[in-house]
This record gives sequence, C-alpha cells and structure tokens, in this order.
Amino acid sequence: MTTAPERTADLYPTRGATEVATPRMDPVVWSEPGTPGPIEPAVLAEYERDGFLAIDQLITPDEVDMYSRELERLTTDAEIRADERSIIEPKSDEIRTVFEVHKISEVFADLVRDPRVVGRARQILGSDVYVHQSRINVKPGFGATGFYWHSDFETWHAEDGLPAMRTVSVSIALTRNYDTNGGLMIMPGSHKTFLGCAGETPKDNYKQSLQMQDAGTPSDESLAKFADAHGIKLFTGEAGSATWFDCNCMHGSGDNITPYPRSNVFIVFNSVENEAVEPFAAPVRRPEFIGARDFTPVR
Ligand SMILES: O=C(O)CCC(=O)C(=O)O
Ligand SMILES: [Fe+2]
Repeated sequence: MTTAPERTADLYPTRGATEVATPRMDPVVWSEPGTPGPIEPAVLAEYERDGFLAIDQLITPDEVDMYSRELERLTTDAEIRADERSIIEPKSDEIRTVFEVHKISEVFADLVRDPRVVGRARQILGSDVYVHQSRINVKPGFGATGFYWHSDFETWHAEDGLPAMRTVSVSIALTRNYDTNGGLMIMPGSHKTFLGCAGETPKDNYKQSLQMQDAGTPSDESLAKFADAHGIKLFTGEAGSATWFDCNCMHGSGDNITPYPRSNVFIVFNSVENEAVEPFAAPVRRPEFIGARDFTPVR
C-alpha cells in the first residue's frame, strides 16, 4: 500500500483563475498576553490592530554610521555586484537590492542577533525565529523605481511555501526617510484580509518580479477597495528609525526621484513553528538567498 505524502493544508488560496479575498485565519500576535518583551502591551495591541509599529530610534547614530559604511563596502564590491544576490536597477544600472546581507556580512549578522531586533520578533511571533530573508533596498536617488502594492505573505506562501501568517518584517532606515524619497506605505488593517491574486506563477518568476512585480499583483479594483477602507500611511523617520510590519500588510513604495537615497535594511523573521514547505502556488522553489531553507533559530 502506498500512502500519499503528507500535505500542509492551503489556508490561503492564490494564483488561481480569479482574485479571491480570504479572511485571515491566524493570530497577528502569537505570544501569550503578558509575555515579557521589549514591546509595551499597548503598542503590541496597536500592532495587532494596524499590522505595524514604528520606532523612532531603534539603533543609535553611531550604529547607523557603522551599518552605512558596511553597506557602502558591499555595494562597491565588484564581486558582490556580480553575485546573484544583487539586483540591479533596470534603468540606471545601479544596485537596487542586496539579498542575504546577514550571510555575506558579519556586521549585518550581528544586527539580526541584536536583542532589540530579534527580541521583538520573538515577542510578536511567540516562539524562536529564523531569518526567512534579509535584504537592503538601496533606493538610490535620481530615479530608483518603487515597489508596487503587494502582500509579502502572498509571495512567501505561493512561491516559498510558508504555511501560516507567522512572519514579521522589520525595516530599519540607514538614511533619512522623507515624505518624498520613496518611503514605505502601508494600508493599516489590511493584514486581516488575504487577497489571493489571479494568474499562474511563471517558472523563474522571481527573476523578473524582483525588478518589477507582475504575478502576485492585486487588481486596481481591490486596491481601491482596500485603500478606501483602510487609508494609506506613509512611514518617515530619521536614519536609525524602524518599522515592524506583519507579513500580510498591503504595502508598497514609490519611485525615488529626489537626490536623497532611501536605504533601508529589511529583516524577515519567521517562526520556527512555521517552517517553509513546498510552494503552494508555484512550479519550483525560489533560491535560498530569497527564501531560506535553513531553519536554524537566531541565537
Ligand atoms: O523598499 C520598500 O520600501 C518596500 C520593499 C518591499 O516591500 C519589499 O522588499 O518586499
Ligand atoms: Fe514587500
């Protein structure tokens, strides 16, 4: 007798013939109420409601200098530029994103392990955590392209096989985020609805979606409905400020046509109790520098 391989139930259908909205089935905050941690209970309650929380100064100006120097070193290194982890701006030929910065740099590995960082991730996710993805979005001035509206979880579920919404991102500003240089925008409360997108995932979708989103893109009608219902919040702040946001927030950012770069480090923590399985709606897994398969907890 043969038994079918065990399959993880698909709670969040996407990439089918039509767009489908599914209510969120998972908690937003996974730790027991009252669990001690760096986030105050009232702030955690706001995070649950809105899907994000902002911190004026997560790291000090000296630390910002150190991380900026490290970013400068990475983006001027010819070997790193040639590496598949570097994504190049289609127009200007400048580096747009460097992936897996915590693997290619000891300095950024330390940032991930910092209790101000990993401590908040553990508190939100209620368990040990590992890094599903890390990246720096460099967003140089004079025309860096933005990121069209999306839910990260839609992609991580469809293409990386994350089963549940037990994943959180932190975006730490290494340059000042003005209201003009392509800052992050989130629709508050959008994390409570999963928008399954229409359209099959092409093989090797990531190669083109990292430069410009296509599969996994919500329709204009749905975006208008979401925006009318939730509004849009723009995140600004000094270098050293940070935004924590739930994996299912509808978010994006505009182009940066100012002279001022907007360079932020993104670290994505996933619960060790929510390890990636096979993709739910894609023919193949994405490479590990984009969707990790090493589930070793951050210590
Ligand atoms: O850089 C930004 O502002 C947004 C980036 C983003 O949404 C992503 O990298 O998934
Ligand atoms: Fe995103």
